[in-house]
Amino acid sequence: MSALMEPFTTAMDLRTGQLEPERNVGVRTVGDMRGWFLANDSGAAESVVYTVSTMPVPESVVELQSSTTRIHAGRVGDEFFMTKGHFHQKRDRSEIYMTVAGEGVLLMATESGEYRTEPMRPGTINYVPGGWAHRSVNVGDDDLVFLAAYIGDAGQDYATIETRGFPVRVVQSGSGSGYAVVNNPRYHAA
Ligand code: S6P
Ligand code: ZN
Repeated sequence: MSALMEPFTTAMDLRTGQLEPERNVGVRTVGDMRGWFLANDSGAAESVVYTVSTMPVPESVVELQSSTTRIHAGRVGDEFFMTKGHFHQKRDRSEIYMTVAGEGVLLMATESGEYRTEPMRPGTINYVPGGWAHRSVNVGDDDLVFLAAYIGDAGQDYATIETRGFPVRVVQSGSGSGYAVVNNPRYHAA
């Protein structure tokens, strides 16, 4: 029998989302996300859209993966900064998001093109059932920070979203942090 994992603790600053100790950090810049936003970016390609800190846990069905995502405030064209979004590689694997800071929209879509939006603000706990692709969008003026917890062997399928997109986009509407959910002209249904 293999050795048990060691228990461990991570402390999160509930205002900033900063972790102590910091965990494995992935960074997505505007340049990395070329083609994911509808508009061609006119700003600096090196601007950071979001970072993801992932806990060091094996990708096994008996484990719970978790990560902290921080999406900066900003837009490419009229579209708010967002995550790439993905289906889980194992489609039936579910996930929970808990927001600690900022204001966002959780956009979810099925393979057949149904979609839902749910609010993200400090204290909201969103449930993402299996079969729903998910993307989080920062519609506020400050960083959007949330904790995700998901079944360890879920995996992330980005290619399906890269090819088909989400049925809708979350865009600026009016002045301030108003937003609207509009059809994505580049969406390809399955
Ligand atoms: C993983 C979970 C989150 C996202 C993160 C970044 O299943 O949904 O940890 O990975 O919010 O989004 P994305 O779409 O770039 O993986
Ligand atoms: Zn996920």
